[in-house]
Amino acid sequence: MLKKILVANRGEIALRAIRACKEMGISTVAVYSEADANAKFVYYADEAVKIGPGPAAQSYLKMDKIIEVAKQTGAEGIHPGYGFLAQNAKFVTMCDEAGIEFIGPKVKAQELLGDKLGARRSMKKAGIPIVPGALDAVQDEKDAMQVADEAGYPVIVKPAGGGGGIGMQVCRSKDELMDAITKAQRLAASAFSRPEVYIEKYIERPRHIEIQILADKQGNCIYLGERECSIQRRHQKLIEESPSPVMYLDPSLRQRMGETAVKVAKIAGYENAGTCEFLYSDTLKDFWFLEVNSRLQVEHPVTELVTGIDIVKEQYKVASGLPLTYRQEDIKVSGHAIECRINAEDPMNNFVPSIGLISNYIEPGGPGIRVDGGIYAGYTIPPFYDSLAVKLLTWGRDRNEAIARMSRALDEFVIEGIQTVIPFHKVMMKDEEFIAGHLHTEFIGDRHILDGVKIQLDKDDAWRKSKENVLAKIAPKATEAGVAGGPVTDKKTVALAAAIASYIQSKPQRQPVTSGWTVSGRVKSAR
Ligand code: MV4
Repeated sequence: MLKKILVANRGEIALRAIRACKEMGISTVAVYSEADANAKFVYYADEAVKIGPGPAAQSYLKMDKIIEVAKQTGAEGIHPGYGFLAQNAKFVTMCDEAGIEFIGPKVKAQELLGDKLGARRSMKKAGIPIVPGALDAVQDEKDAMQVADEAGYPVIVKPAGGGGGIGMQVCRSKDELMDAITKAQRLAASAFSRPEVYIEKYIERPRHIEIQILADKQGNCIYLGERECSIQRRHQKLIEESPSPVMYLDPSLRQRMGETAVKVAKIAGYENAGTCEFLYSDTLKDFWFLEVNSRLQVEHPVTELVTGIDIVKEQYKVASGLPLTYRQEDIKVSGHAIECRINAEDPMNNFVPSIGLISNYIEPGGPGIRVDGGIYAGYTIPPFYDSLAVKLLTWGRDRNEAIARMSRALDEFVIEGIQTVIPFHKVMMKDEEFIAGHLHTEFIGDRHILDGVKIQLDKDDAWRKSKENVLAKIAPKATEAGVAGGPVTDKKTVALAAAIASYIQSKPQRQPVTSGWTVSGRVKSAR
């Protein structure tokens, strides 16, 4: 078993990776930027090494620096989290060359799956259902017209070099096609430094359903059910759940999709945790393979809640060369789980990122609640990174219980000082069509969810005013803790304020090492 792991990420996912290490007796090394010196994951790691300034290009994306820290600290494996270096074939190669285990799929699988068009070809050849359309990149106008005519409008123009929705153009008629292609090529060139694009039939209002897979180095591969991720805005997922509501209508679908995903993983020579994305059409009752996300995903805890499996621990076992703990017949999906991504964004102002001091923070609790975060009262959200602040998950015996718990937990959740998308989620949990499970990728716009958010914000304001006295007593107000100045009122607040101030100030001074970064010893005062 790996004895020491470096976590090459930040925020909630770094904390998630560290937590699994702690439970398995694995030592942890965090790397962090100047902007993250006060982040929870830095305190929770056994060792923490500052690797550069706030901007990711100078810290979390510095491949050689991160490898050097791994060597210096004696880390045997690197967990990349998601984003940053998680799907970077060059980084995987550098780990291989340094004799460090990259905790994720190998270079070959990363390369095969990173080329979306190449993956499409391989899957088609093996009989995996793919969306009708091209198997080659657009060559010229004539070729493009022909492919689009064959597939039938509307079509979607996608970059060959990368997925996730970036640079994709929907095109409803022949007249729009050449414009869409030029635009997609330009976006593809800048985002993936590969201008090639290809054409697929556009599936209208599909469900976005994905299968979690786990594969070991011995060739065992299993699926851990599905997640439905249809509730998204501009390709940013906001709500994920498992099971997908369609699975209640068609109980054979999970097995068919799951076995397809395992086949995909085997074709790619996949190992470790991964996700196979599908589109599902309610009208055609059919599904198509889209792409594989060769990383641990943000929404993985949804699957953990319904299967009881710790996916990150399985990642460490697989990376250590051990076989998977479970066989397919051991996997049972029980109950229902929902995740709401609590982004630090203003839902009333086009979801612009909201940064700054968290002046007040009260987390929900009670039955069926899981909170994966890393923020706290007194913490300042830095401006350099994505806006995911904390993930709120609920589990229920059935979907209605999971929704009711989510509604209740969102009401309990107090985050002040910044804007968050909590009001958006409150509206969603009360939406009739959401409750009915009629989900698709255009849901937020079609249902005019944002119109309800304004009303929700006014309700929340009225509630806060009515509770002002109570909240002042139970909440450790960072503004009153001397963090940002301000009057201290009662004894309880003074005590809590002192505790927070001491927590923040207990951050140990880190000893400089020769390389120019700093390495700390074990942080004992963190909890
Ligand atoms: C599609 C599609 C419909 N038809 N492909 C977006 C993420 C990436 N993994 C694939 N995506 C899609 N591919 C075909 N042929 C719908 C999506 C899609 C989507 C498209 C537009 C707006 C929001 C979307 C959300 C999820 C998936």
